[in-house]
Amino acid sequence: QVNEAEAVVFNIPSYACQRRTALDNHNTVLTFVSQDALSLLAENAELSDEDGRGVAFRRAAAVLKALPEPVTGMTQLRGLPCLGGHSLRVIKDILEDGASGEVELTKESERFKALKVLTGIFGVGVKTAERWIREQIHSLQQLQDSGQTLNRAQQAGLEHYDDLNQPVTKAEADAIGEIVREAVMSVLPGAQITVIGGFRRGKLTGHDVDFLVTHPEEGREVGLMPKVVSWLESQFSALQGFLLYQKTTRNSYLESKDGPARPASNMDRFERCFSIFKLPEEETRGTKQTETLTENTPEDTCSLAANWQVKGGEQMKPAGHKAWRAVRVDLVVSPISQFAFALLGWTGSKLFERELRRWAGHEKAMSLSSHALYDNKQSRYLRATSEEEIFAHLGLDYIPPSERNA
Ligand code: DGT
Ligand code: MG
Repeated sequence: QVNEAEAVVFNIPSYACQRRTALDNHNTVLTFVSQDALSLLAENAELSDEDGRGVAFRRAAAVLKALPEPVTGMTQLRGLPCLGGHSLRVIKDILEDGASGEVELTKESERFKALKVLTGIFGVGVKTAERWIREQIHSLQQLQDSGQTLNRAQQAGLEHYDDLNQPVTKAEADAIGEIVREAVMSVLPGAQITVIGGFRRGKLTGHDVDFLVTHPEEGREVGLMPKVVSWLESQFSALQGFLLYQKTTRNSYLESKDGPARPASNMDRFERCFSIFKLPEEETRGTKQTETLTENTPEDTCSLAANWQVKGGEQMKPAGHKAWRAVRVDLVVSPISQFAFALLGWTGSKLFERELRRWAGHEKAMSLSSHALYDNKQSRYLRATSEEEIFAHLGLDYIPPSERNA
């Protein structure tokens, strides 16, 4: 038993971008449970359109993730940043009783469960899910029976619900990377493709695969996306391309009349493609990870999708095996002059990004976006050609991607 005087008092900097957060945090099960509980409360707040509360819980969870040693008692948490009364109460309950009543209630609440199921549909946000819940739609079956009008994204999301809610493995991400590389190189030789998002941070699974594309010659990347999309749509087989769904947005950054990067909004303006890939199974076969995955997959994993009377003549094989699986893929195109900012802005984690921008604004009077860094005191943009330079501009120690898992 550790007595109070001897208890370790952790010294954790306040902003997540000031500290290293590896994937495997060295915490006891207990701390891990608390961290999970706080993440669940964050998710619940986000699903209830209470983003402020959501961020507060995310920050608290991230502090637990960053602790170098197990927490055994509340006294150790004294003086730690970002742990408000609410978070401390949850941690205390878990340390003392092994669970938090609030978390258990939330987990079991019909509203939370329905929000999770409905927002689990690609193309469905909190607003839409809430409207459906008000109309007594809580499940996919009820949604289907309701005859609600779905947009193109939501239709695709519903059709591929099971696939899109099954984590993407590293092997699958690599296979997608090969296809993307071939597509991009075919339409723009010399282009550079970088994996971003969770897989760049070393995660072993993800909800999607994210890529950033640029070309060393400024301007050559303009209009790239429609060409890549055409290439992808024309491949795979004569009848069916690699894309089950795509929505491409143009780069609106250069065209905006208020000039570059008044980052009043942190909405990105890159040329971007939200897509659902049709990944042939052979592409990931032969790798150990996927073989395990296939073995563990019950024969009827697409039972749900099968109920859906999939349109476009895409029939399930009777055994329940189709020769491909749907994977969410995000492609972003950046001019080389903004590449470092785009790379930093799209590597994540989401909390790490948010904390970087908060640090820039509150501590340095700078505005950071995925396009640029503006110094409000000097009234000028600060150039950078690498992430290291951006950290240096911000007066932060460099944190490599694998330690941005806040
Ligand atoms: P995942 O895919 O769930 O395994 O985890 P991540 O970290 O890959 O998350 P994801 O794919 O939603 O987003 C990747 C990163 O890109 C994330 O850290 C934040 C950033 N990001 C996503 N969407 C946007 C956006 O619309 N604008 C900007 N600036 N950044 C975004
Ligand atoms: Mg991702």
